[in-house]
Amino acid sequence: MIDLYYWTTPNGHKITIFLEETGLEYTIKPVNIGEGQQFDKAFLAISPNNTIPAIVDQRPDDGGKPLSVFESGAILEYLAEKTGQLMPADLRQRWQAIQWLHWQMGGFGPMLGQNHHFRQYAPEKLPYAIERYEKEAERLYGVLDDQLKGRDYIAGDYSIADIATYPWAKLHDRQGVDTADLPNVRRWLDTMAARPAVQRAYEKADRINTGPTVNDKSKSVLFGQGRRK
Ligand SMILES: N[C@@H](CCC(=O)N[C@@H](CS)C(=O)NCC(=O)O)C(=O)O
Repeated sequence: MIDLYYWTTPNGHKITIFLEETGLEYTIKPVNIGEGQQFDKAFLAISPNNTIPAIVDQRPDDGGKPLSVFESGAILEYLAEKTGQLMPADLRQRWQAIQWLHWQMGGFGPMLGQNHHFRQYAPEKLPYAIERYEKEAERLYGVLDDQLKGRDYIAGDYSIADIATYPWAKLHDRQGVDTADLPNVRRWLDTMAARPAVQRAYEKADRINTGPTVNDKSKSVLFGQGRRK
């Protein structure tokens, strides 16, 4: 049984998609990050960076006490190891999946996050910041399109690399990225969207929260946090 500390954001969706794909039993513990619930002491003990997602595995494979993991990439690796699913067994394919998972975690996700921030949320429209991140987003979508050329999924077979990348990639409109000349990304997005587990994950999200997480009130909670007291 996995406790999933979750909110309805791209990094949160990664884990519900994985859990829906594999059928591992889980309970969602909503953490409304717009209302500051990520700063609760009990949650910080699990997720010291005050971010969702995080998990607690009540029955880790070593038979020991419950084990917590934060950072969506680490959670995906942990769950792939636990279930033996969605990580290729073949050495070369496995390292393809791991590389692309890290590409998402270190590049695609953070850059798109900054792009969206400066395009949508920054109180001032800063042309330099907007141009920098729009260009980077455009570049990263191009890299993804090249990788998907001749492959059904990012690492060949369906893997945690696809699960990590999809919730961010599907939001291309808000990134200002035109997919017209990204045929492989478009095809892959359609393939991902048609997966029943992906659909179930997003349906779950809609039952938890349909409003925007970032609004005028939550901006002061989410942005400009500084050192935690
Ligand atoms: N690299 C982290 C990023 C997690 C992250 O930024 N989560 C956001 C929601 S998508 C969050 O919880 N923000 C709350 C906050 O910053 O206070 C991961 O992939 O798990």
